[in-house]
Amino acid sequence: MPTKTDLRDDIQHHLKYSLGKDAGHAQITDWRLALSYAIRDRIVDPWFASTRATYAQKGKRVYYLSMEFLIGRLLEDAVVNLGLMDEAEAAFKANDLSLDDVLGDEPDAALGNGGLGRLAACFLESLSTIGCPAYGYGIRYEHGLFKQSFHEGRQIESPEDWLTQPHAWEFERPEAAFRIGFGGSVEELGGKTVWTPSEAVIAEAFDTPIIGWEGRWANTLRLWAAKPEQVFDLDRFNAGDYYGAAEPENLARTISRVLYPDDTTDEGKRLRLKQEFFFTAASLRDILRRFESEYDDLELLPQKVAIQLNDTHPAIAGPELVRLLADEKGMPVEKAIEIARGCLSYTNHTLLPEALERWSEGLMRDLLPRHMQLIEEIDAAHARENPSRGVTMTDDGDVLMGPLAFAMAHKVNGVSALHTELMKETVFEELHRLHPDRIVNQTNGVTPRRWVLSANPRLSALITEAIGDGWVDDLERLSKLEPMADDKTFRDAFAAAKRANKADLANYLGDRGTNVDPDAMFDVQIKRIHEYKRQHLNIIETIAHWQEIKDNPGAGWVPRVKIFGGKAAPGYVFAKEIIHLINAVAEVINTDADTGHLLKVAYPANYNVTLAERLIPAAELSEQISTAGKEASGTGNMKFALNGALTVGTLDGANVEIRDLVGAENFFLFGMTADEVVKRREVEGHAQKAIDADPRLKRALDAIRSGTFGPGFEGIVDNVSGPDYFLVASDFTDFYRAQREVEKAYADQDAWTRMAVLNTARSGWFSSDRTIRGYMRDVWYSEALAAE
Ligand code: 26M
Repeated sequence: MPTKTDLRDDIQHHLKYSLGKDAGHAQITDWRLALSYAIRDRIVDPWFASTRATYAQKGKRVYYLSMEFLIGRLLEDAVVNLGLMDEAEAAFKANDLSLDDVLGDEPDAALGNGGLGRLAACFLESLSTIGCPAYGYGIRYEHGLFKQSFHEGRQIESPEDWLTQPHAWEFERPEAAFRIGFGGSVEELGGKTVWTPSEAVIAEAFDTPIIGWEGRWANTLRLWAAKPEQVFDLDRFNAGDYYGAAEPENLARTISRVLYPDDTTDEGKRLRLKQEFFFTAASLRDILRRFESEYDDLELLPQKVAIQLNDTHPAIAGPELVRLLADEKGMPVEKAIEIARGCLSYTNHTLLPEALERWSEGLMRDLLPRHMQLIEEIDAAHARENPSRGVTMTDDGDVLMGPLAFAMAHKVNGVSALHTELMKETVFEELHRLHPDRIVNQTNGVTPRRWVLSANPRLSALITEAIGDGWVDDLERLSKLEPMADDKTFRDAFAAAKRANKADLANYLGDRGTNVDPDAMFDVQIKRIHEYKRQHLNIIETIAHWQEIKDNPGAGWVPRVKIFGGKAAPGYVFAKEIIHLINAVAEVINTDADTGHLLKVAYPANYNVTLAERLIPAAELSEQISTAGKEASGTGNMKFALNGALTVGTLDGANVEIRDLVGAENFFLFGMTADEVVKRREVEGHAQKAIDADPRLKRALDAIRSGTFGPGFEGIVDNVSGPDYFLVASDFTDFYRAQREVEKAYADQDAWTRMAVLNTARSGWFSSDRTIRGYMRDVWYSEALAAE
C-alpha cells in the first residue's frame, strides 16, 4: 500500500502534472478531472487486491453481459463509497470552490435507455459492495442516449457526446483486443467445422473500476470499442481516394458509435445484430482466455464461470459459446451445449410481444452462418430431448431470441413476482412445462448508496442519526425506523428534510421557466414515455382535475405540482404526441390565473439519471400507473418509496410487492388487475362504455378534441376512445377516485408524513444487495470474497 496522502495535495498534483494547469487558470472541469484522478488513484489498490483475492481463492466469477449500463455520474459514487465526502469538500473550500459544483460538472454516462440499463448499473455497484467477483461487459458507445429538448412542446433529439471531455475513469487496454468476424462461409475441413468470416473488426477493451461501499472491493466494467483491423487504406490514399482511404475505419467504428434508442420495439436493423454479436463474442473470448489461464479442463467451466444475459440482447452467447467449445476446442456439440448451459442464465425484462427480439433467418445466416447452423442444432437437440412437444427456436422464418436464450440457460428469471408468474403463463408457457425448475424470480432492487445516501443527504443524515449508519449496506435495518413513525419530533424532522428537497427542486424548476410553490404536493411520473406506462392517463386526469377546480376555485383544493420526465424513442409517434400534449397542457394550465396557485405542470427536458437524483428526493407522490401485466417490475417505484414518497399505482410489476411490504393503508391502489385487463379487452366498445359512464372523462377528452390545448391531438383522443389497448378509459374513473383519496390524505400533513416514514422504513428489501444475493444463491451458485 502506498502511504496515505492528503487528498488536497493529490488534487493539486493532478491539476499540475496530469492536466498541465495551474490553480489560477483552472476551469471547473480541470478541478473535476483532478479530483477524479486523485480518487481513481485510491481505487486502484482495492481493485488490484480484489483481483488478487479472486485468483488466490480460485473464486467463481460472475459475468454480467448487457447492451446497456446506465451509470450516470461516477465521481460522486466513488467519493461517497470511499468515505471522502468531507475531505473533498474541505479541499475545494480552500480553493473557494463548492464540491457540489465540481461533482455537477461531470457529464452523465448515458449508455442505456432506461430500467434495464439502470438495473445493470445498480447491480455492478452491489456486486462490488458484496464482494462478489464480477465483470460487467458491454459496449463503449461513443454517443449515449440522445439529448432531449422541446421546441413548441415537441421533442427534439440531438446527439449525446459524453466523450468530448477526457473520461477520467477508464483505462484503455490495447493489449486486450479480439478479432470479431462477420459473414463469410462455413466448411468442413478434415473433420473440423471452420467458419471463415468475410469481414472483421477489432474489439478493444476499456476498463472502468467500480468501487463498492467503504472501498472493500472493486470489480471491473469492461466496455468494448470497435476498431478497424487496418487503420487506413494506404493504396486508396496513394491513388488519390482520400475519403475512401478512411472508409474501413469508419465502417468498423460504426459498430460502437451509438446506442440504439428504442427501448421496446425491435428495429430489425443489421447494425443492431452486429453490435450484439460484437460485444458478446469479445466478452466470451475474454472469459475463456481468463479461464484457461487458470484451468486446463473445460468441464470445470460451469463451476468457475457464471454468465448472466441481461435480456436477449446478448442471447447469441448461447450459439457462440457452443461454437467456441465445439469448433475451436474440439468438444462434441451436445457436450458443448451442456457446458454452455451450465454457465448461462437469462433475465427476461418484458412480455410485450413487440419487444421480444426476433431476427430473420436470412439475416442471421448472412451475418453469422455458423451460428445459424448451431441454432438449428440446438433446436434439434432440444426437440430430441423433448420429443412430445413442438417447441422451436424459430417462427415464420425468424429466429426467436427468447426461446433460444431459454433453451441455452440453466436458469431464467423474471424481475418481479407477478412478472415471473406471467412469464410462466404466457410467453414461456410451453418451455416452462418442459422445464418447470428453470424459471425463477429475482425481484429487482436499487442501490441505496446512490438512491438514498448520495441523492438524499438530508434524509440520510436523519436516518443515520436515528439508527446509525449500518443501513447503508444492510438496508432492511430501515425497519428500525418504524417506531419513529409515531414520534412527532422525528416526523417533523422527516417532513423538514422533504420540504428542503422540494425547495431545491422548486428553484431548479423555476430556473427552467416553471415557477412552483414548494408547499404544494409534488407529484412525479418519470420514466420512458410509452403507451403502456400511461402518461396520457395522468395528463387526462390532470385536465379533468383542472376543469373541476375552474368550476369552483374556492373549494379548498390541495395545491399540486404535476411533474413529468422522460424521453420517447425517436420513431415512436404516439409517445411523441403524449409529450406534446403534456407540454401543451402545461402551457395552458400554468398561465391560468384562476388556478395557477392550485395546479402546475412541470416537464423538465432531458430526463436522465442525474435529473432522477434531483426529482426523487423531492417527490411526495410516485405515479406507477401502467396497465396491469405490462410493467415487468419498475425500479423507479422502489427509489420513490425509499425516499418517502407514497405510491398511487396499479397492481403491476413490483408495485405489488411494494404494497405488500409498506401496507395497503400506505399505498393508493387503483385500477384493474392483470386478469381483469385481459377480460376487459374482450368487452365490445369498452373504451366508449367507460367514457359514457364518466362525464369527467368525457369532458376532458372533449376539451382536448376541441382544441383547448391547441390542434393535433386527435390521435390520442381517437385511441383512448376507440381501440384503447392499454385501457386508459376503463381505468380512468378509479384513477380519478384514487387521486382524490391522495388529496384527502395530504390535507392531514402529519398523517401523511407518518405514512411516508413507514414507506421508507418498510422498503429496505428493495436494495439491489438483496437482489444480487438472490442471484448468487439461486442462479450463479457463487460466493462473496474478501479483498486481500
Ligand atoms: C431492443 C432492440 C433495439 C434497440 C433497443 C432495444 C431495447 C433496449 C432496452 C429493448 C428493451 C430495452 O429495455 C427494456 C427495459 O428497460 N425493461 C425494463 O427493465 C426494468 C429492469 O428489469 C424493469 O424494471 C422494467 O419494468 C422494464 O420495462
